[in-house]
Amino acid sequence: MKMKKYTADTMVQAMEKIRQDFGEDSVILSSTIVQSKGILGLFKKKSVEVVAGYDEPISPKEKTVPLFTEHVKRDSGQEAMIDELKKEMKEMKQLLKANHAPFEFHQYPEEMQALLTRLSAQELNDATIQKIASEIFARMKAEKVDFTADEQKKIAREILKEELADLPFGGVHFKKKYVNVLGPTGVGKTTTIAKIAARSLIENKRKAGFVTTDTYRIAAIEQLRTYANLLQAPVEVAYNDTDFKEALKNLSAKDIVFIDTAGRNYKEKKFVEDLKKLIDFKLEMESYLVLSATTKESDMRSIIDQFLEFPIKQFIFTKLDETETFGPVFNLLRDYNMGIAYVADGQEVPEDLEEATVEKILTLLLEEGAHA
Ligand SMILES: Nc1nc2c(ncn2[C@@H]2O[C@H](COP(=O)(O)OP(=O)(O)OP(=O)(O)O)[C@@H](O)[C@H]2O)c(=O)[nH]1
Ligand SMILES: [Mg+2]
Repeated sequence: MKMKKYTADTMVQAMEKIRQDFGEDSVILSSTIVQSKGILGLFKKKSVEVVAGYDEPISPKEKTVPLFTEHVKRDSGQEAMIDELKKEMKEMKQLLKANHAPFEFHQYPEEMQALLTRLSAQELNDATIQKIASEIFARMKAEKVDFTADEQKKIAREILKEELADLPFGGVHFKKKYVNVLGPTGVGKTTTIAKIAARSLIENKRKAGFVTTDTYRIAAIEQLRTYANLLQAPVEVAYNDTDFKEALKNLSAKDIVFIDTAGRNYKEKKFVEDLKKLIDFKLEMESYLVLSATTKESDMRSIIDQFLEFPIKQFIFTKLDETETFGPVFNLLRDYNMGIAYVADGQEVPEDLEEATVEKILTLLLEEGAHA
C-alpha cells in the first residue's frame, strides 16, 4: 500500500479529491486539522490534512491472466461461452458484495467515524447505517462544510425515524376487555402484566381480574397471586380450554382481565399448538409479544416467526436495563413492521415500565450513556 497526503478546506473536499484519484479503493489512514498562522495572527485559516492509503494499480502485464495460453486457438463457440461465464462470475461477485460485505465506513470522513462506529456497535443493520452514512456525506458535500457530531446525529435520527414511520408506539388504552402476554421463558411476562395491571388500576381505576394459564410451574401461580393480592384482584387458574372459558365467565363482571401465559420454548411447534387451543384469540383481546432486549437478534427472530400466526398487536421489550445494545430492537421493528407498547427496565412492580415512544428507542440507539 502506498500513501499520499492531501490538504483541503474541509474533510469532504479532501475525500472528494481522494476519490477522484483512487476511487472507492482508498483508505483514510489519518486526518488532522491544521491552523495556518495567518498574517500577524490575522486571517487564520483552518484546513484538513488527510493521509490516504491506496493500492498501486496492477501493471497491464500482470492484469491479463489468460484463461488459456495464447497459442491455443479457441473457436467462436468457446469464446462466447467464456464470455458468458465471465459475465456470470462478475454478477455473482457483485451480488456477494451487496449481500454479505460488512458495511465499511473507513471510506467516510473521520468526522463521521464516531457516529458510524457507535451505530455499528449498537448492532444496527448495515443497510440502515449505510443509508445514514451516505445521507450525511451527501449533505456535507452539498453544503461544503463538515457537520458537527450533533448535526450528524440529527440527520441519523431523521432517517431512523423515517424507517419506523407509521409503526404504533405506546397507545395502550385498555379499551379491550382482555389483555394477554405471550413469549418465551423468563422474559418477564408475569412481572410485566402485573406492572400493566397496576397501572391500569391506578390510572384508569378499572375493576380487574387475572387469569393464568401457566400451570407448569407451581411457583408461577403463586407469583401472580402475590401481585393480584396487592391489587385486590381475583386470580383464576386455567389448566385447559374448558377452564379458560369458565375463568372468563367468573370474571365477566370485571372491566378488564389480564391473562398470563406460560413461558415455553416456542421454537417447538407443539407449544404453539397448545397455546392456540387454550386461549380463544378471537375474543375482544389485545395480545402482546414479550421479548427481552438481552436476547440475541437471530434468536428473537425465530421466536417472532413462531408467533406470526397469532394476532400480536405490538411488542413489549423488557430488561432494557440489562443491555446497552439496542440495534436489534430497531432491526426487528423495521423488519416485522411492528411497534412497541411498553418497555421495561427493571424488576420493580409497577415502577419499571413505561409506554414506548419512537424517540425513546432512537435516544437509546444514538446517545452514549442514555439508559433505559
Ligand atoms: N432486570 C430486569 N429484570 C426483569 C425485568 N422484567 C422482569 N425481570 C425479571 O426477570 C425474571 C423473570 O420474570 P418473570 O416475570 O417471572 O418472567 P416470565 O416471562 O413470566 O417467566 P416464565 O413465566 O417462567 O416464562 C424475574 O426475576 C423478574 O424480576 C426487567 O425489565 N429488567
Ligand atoms: Mg411467568
